[in-house]
Amino acid sequence: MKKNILITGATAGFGKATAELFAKSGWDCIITGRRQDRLDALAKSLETAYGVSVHSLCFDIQNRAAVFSAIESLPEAWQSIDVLLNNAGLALGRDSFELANLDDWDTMIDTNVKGLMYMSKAVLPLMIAHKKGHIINIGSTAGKEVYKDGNGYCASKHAVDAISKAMRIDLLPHQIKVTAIHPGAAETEFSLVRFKGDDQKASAVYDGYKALEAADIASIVYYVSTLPAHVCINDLVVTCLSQANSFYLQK
Ligand code: NDP
Ligand code: 8X3
Repeated sequence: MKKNILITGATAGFGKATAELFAKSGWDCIITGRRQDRLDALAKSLETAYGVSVHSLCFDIQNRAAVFSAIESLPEAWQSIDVLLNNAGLALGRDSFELANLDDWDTMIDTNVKGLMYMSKAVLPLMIAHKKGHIINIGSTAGKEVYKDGNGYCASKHAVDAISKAMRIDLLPHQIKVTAIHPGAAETEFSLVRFKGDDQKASAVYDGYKALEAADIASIVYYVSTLPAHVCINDLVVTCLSQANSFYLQK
C-alpha cells in the first residue's frame, strides 16, 4: 500500500532532500514551510518527476493555532500519516550567554522545541486513530554536548533529545515509533540562517573538510522509516568522517 510522510521544513536542506528521496521511492508527501513559492516549486517538480501526490501546507511552526489548523485542514485522503519528520528548525547567532540576543533565544525555543511539540500533538490523534505511525525528530550533536557560544541552540536541541525520550515512553501503548536523529555539521542553508545572511561566516563553517550533505540525512531518514514494523531505531548520532562530536572537528 502507498505510504506517506509529512515533512516540516521541506523548503530547504534536510527536509527538501528527504521529500525528494521519499517521492523518488514512491511515497506521497505532505511538505511544509513558510515559503509558499518554494513549496509550490517542490510540489510541482516531485509530482512531475515521480508521479506521486504532494500536498503542501504553508505555515509558521511557531504559531500554535496555525499548526493545528493546518493539520485540521488535511483532506481525509491525507489523514493517514505513516511518518512525521519533525525537521523544521534553526540556529540564530553564536554568542556568549551574556551577549546572546533574547529574540534569537525566543525564536529557537519557539521553533525547535515548541513547534516540534505542537506538530507532534496535532498529528498524534491521526496516528492513534489509524493505529500506526512513526515520529522522527531531528535533534543535533548540539543536543548531546553543549559547546561554547551555543547556549540557546544547544538548549533547544537538548530539549529535542528529552522530548524524544519522553514521547517514546508515553507512546508505547499506541505502538508509535519514535526515532531521534542527531546530525553533526551538514552543509545546508543552516549556517546562512544562523549568521543572518553573512555568506563568508557561513561558508567558513564548512571550509577544510567534507561536511555531511542533506542527502545523507535523507537516506538515514529513509532507512529508519523502512525497517520491519517491529524494529525501531531509537537514537542515532551521525557526523561526517572529520567530526567526532561537538568539540572535535578535523579541518
Ligand atoms: P535549512 O535552513 O536548510 O532548512 C531549515 C528548514 O526549516 C527550512 O525548510 C525552513 O523553511 C524550516 N523552518 C525554519 N523555521 C521555520 C518555522 N518557523 N516554521 C516553519 N518552517 C520553518 O537547515 P537544515 O536543513 O540544515 O536544518 C533542518 C534541521 O536540522 C533543523 O532542525 C536543524 O536544527 C537541524 N540540524 C542541522 C544541522 C546542520 O549542520 N545543517 C546539524 C544538526 C541538526 P522556511 O524558511 O520556508 O519556513
Ligand atoms: C547543527 C550542528 O554543530 O552547528 O545542529 O550545532 S552545530
